[in-house]
Amino acid sequence: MKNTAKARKNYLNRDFLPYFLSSLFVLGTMGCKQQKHSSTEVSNEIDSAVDAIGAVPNTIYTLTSKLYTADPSAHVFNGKVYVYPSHDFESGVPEDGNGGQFNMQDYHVFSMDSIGGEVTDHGLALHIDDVSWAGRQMWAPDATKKDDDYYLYFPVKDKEDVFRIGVAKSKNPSGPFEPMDQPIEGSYSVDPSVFEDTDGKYYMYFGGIWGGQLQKWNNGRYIGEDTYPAANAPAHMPKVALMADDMVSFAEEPKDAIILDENGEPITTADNDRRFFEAAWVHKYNGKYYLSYSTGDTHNIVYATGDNPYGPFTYQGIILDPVLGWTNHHSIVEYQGKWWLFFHDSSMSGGKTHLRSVKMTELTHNPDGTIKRINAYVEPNQ
Ligand code: FUB
Repeated sequence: MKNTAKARKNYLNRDFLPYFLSSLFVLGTMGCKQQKHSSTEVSNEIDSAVDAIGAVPNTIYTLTSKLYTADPSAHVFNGKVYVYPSHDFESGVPEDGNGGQFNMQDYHVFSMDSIGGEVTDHGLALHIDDVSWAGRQMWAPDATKKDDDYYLYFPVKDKEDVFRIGVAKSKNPSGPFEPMDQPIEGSYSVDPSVFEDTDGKYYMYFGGIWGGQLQKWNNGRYIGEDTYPAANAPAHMPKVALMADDMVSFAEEPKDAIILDENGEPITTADNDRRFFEAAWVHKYNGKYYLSYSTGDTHNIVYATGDNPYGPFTYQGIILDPVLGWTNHHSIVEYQGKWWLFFHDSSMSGGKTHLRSVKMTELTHNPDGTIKRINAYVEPNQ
């Protein structure tokens, strides 16, 4: 599973660089038409790109080559790393401008004894047919453990085509999980992630714009149409709610987890490089709360820090540059004394946005608490 430098260079040459180049091209030219190239021209471009970026990128581990997986939420349970990803597959639903092609129907859980070691696919953990209230599209899940129980949190559209967040329970971290017969009351939108604080409280962060429908809600009420704050007004923010003791309901109304700029002002709608889009995740490091997320239209994974789980969080910088494919979604976990970034890209499917695969690489906190920026395709400066 580990990509050696040589294998990695071959991988870059063979599978990835044409797509990397074209995605750079798309990102860089913003609306210009992509030119057609002969295969010789493409191969020359690949060689010079390898020279330009350096042949050996970060040490990246791939979760599995057997299934398409995305949106990885990683946790350490009982000394092992468990990964709870979306299970991408080709359902045949075309892109409809609303994320319809992300038409996932089930979840598998994966575990490993070491990063880079053998990965176990524990098989079907939950299927949409077993969720009585679900309509379609099982998106990015997360899981947590409380006492002897494991909880899988998953966004799925209900029969009215509105995203809600469901919960399923198991005695085993790999499932199978038994779903509740209702979504979490007061839940909406997508991308739940549950953070266990050091005082034993659990908080859910959630929300995603565009196909994730956050922009269709106002103060916990579904308004059914897209509404965005004015360009210079505070942007849509991720939501946060304390979990009740039963772990299947909120103890409070979800609130905004406010993200501030360096002047203490909320990040605005026009600030595409920094405003929240989806994939909120919280980890705690040296007593600080790190809220990381994918950014609007720009698809960086960035982070902001705060002094408590509700924020406000002050924007700090980029963790992960955009990856091949349209989405960027990650998690951060400490394991065996190191920190790891889990993410996905579309290299395994040759760039198809809805067919992604989960990867992981080491994440570094600098001595001042900032996080070292990662480009998954470029060797970091030593
Ligand atoms: O996997 C479907 C959606 O794509 C997720 O919910 C988003 O975070 C994005 O990765």
